[in-house]
Amino acid sequence: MPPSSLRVVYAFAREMHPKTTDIFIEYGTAGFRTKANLLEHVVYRMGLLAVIRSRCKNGRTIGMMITASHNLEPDNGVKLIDPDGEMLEQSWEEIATRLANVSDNDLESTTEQVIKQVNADMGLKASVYIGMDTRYTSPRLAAAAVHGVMALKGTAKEFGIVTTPMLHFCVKCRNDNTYGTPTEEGYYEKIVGAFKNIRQKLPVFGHYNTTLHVDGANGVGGKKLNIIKKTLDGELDLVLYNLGGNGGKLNLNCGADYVKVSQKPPVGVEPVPFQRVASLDGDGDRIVYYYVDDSNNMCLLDGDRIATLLASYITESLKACDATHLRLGLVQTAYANGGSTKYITEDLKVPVTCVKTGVKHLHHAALSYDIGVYFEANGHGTVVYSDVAKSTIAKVAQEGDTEQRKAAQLLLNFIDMTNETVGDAISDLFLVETVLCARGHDVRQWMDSYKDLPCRQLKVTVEDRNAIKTTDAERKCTSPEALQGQIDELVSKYNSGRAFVRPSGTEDIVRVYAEADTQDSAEKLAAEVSQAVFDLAGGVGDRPSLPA
Ligand code: G16
Repeated sequence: MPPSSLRVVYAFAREMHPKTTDIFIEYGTAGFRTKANLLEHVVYRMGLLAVIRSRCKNGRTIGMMITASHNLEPDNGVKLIDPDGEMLEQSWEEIATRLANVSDNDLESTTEQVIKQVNADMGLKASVYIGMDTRYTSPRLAAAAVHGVMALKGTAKEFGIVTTPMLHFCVKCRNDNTYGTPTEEGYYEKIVGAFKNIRQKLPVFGHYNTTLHVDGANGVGGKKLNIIKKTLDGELDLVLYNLGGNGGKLNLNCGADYVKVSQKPPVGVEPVPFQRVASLDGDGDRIVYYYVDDSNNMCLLDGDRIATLLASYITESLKACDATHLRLGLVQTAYANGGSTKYITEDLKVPVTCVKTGVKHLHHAALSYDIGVYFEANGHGTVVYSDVAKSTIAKVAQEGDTEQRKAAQLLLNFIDMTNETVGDAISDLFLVETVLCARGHDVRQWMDSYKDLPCRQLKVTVEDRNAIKTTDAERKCTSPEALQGQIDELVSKYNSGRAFVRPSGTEDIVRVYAEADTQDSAEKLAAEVSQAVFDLAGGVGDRPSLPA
């Protein structure tokens, strides 16, 4: 494409998607995320970047997902998906940020610079898959994305409303047809098909109950489960809530993030003791489980619990396949409950890696194992299996003795049921249900595997959240200078105390995490650390108060 053709890049920007704000925006934990009305020019420009990226990858398909995931309705966002269905390569985040922030007048020349910098062959074909969540601002933003793709003569394919992980799956399949068919139906065929296959092989027994209650966060995940539910033939009885009707607002007092952070059941789901409930987030990439006990206490089974459940099951399966030489590892972040890390290392004897928040970091670290299980405590995670692991298990399924063949075939179905491209609430739900069914377990037995340390997460609003800098996988704070000293001092007053702070990459706040030996202590420590953040990092509004 000759540089003169880049004029159209400016024309689309000026006529249809002008930059109307000077607010600086950064490619954060999961792409660009802010108020929807500040995003149209950003999404248009990411359409341009997706085409350049596709050409850099020899015309392989790139994905663009319009979503603000767990954020509330007025926000929106865009994340780019790389050819293997992974998050955008990190070195491109700076390029994305630069392109998003230049003036309309400088857009043409900056686009040209980027093309040169990354050495994209603009003569190649380019393909971009575009999906969106259920926000009312998403169609307009998806249209801006299409214009960006058109401006650089790429081919856009729109998937309409899909979960984020469905789009990741489709991108992967389009670039590697051994993984599946790149359509929503192809996704159901593979993931749900594998679950149904497994259910034929596993009898329901013990305390496992085939009824699962699901909070859909009034987002796309619940809607897709409603489609899946009709095909399940009673193998799993899904009872769905918060599907977006009756004035229910996206992620408001419901969904995985609300349930995890507030440690309360979502609105709309009547608490019934020991009933197994799963909560999805707004774009279907996170899931947590919970139940209430007979005193109505909230019992949360979060990402750490899901990770340990899956890792222990896979470990047992590898033993049954006589394939224990395959290295299984688990990846967590600083948010992982201390109780879970202790259980993983001391009881499961599985190696653990701790990385920075953001699925992109976890995914990358998980790839260093033959089988990598990664989960953030917030319920975002999946399992990745190396080619060696897959071929070893496939060989056992062919050549092992009867019991080994049976175990290996089950594990192959388990692998098929996993969306390896990214954390996926629907795929994770089927994985969890499979393990519980295989063990004949109910939620109490699942909960019994280890004890969580009581914890609390809080948010503090400050003038500039990026004034907080961290190191050591976000477990230590390096700026403002005095803050870590204060945190250490506060933590030292509590038994089993631990706390850290970090700027959110998806909301304009600082996150505070604290755990201790009692809930009261965890609440108090979290509040004290929040006060320290407020005082030393330019708090805005009311100073956080201590619990009564
Ligand atoms: C995104 C990321 C997650 C991250 C979460 C919160 O989730 O994909 O990896 O844990 O944001 O990030 P932060 O604490 O930086 O705001 P989602 O589900 O919102 O896309």
